[in-house]
Amino acid sequence: MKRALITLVSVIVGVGIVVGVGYVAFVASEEPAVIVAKPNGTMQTPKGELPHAVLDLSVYPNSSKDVPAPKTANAIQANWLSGQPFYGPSTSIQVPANSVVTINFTQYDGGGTIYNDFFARVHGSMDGTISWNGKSVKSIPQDQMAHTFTVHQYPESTQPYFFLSVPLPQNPPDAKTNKAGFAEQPQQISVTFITGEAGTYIWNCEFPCGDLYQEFGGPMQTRGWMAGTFEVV
Ligand SMILES: [Cu+2]
Repeated sequence: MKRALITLVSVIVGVGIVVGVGYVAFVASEEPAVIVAKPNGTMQTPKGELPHAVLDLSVYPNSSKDVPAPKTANAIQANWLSGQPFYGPSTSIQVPANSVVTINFTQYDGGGTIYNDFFARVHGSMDGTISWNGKSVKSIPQDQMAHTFTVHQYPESTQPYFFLSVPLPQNPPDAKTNKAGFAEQPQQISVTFITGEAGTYIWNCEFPCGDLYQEFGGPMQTRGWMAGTFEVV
């Protein structure tokens, strides 16, 4: 009888935890404000001359006085995510269809080694490269990773295929940082890619920079932090 009661209580507590985590994740998936790539004339591409649009994103190691943390659902989540890295000014991104788009990243965080070098390589850019501090590269060293910007499909999708993955290099461990822990000379990365027809995609970071579940928890699964939406319109 006692054992049955313990089992029942364990099951109830377990269900409670799952529902609770699910609720936090659901509230957390409220979408941040959309940022739209700005038109910037036209550019010559392998697909002819296309309208060009540009977007700037930054990656911060943590929030600070100058760069406040993204919105959170409640105090528990704010506490849970405090001191965690995030993308700004938003993770809800909109770019034009049938265009050439450049995203400029300013990366202020440290990093480490990624287990799978697939994500240390560039995928889906216009010419297979990115610019890293002004140098054209096809990959970055596997042991100098900070984050990735990886855009992909929903699992079931009838819309045009789209896949883009940009490795963002770390600032070296001995890099000078300011009071907020941001690198004083951040890594500058830019990627240029061609979009097709309209579609709705998601993106996330594939470098385990979070906590819980082998560093794939916390910010890694939270929109507004290391994951978001990517609309081609
Ligand atoms: Cu990350």
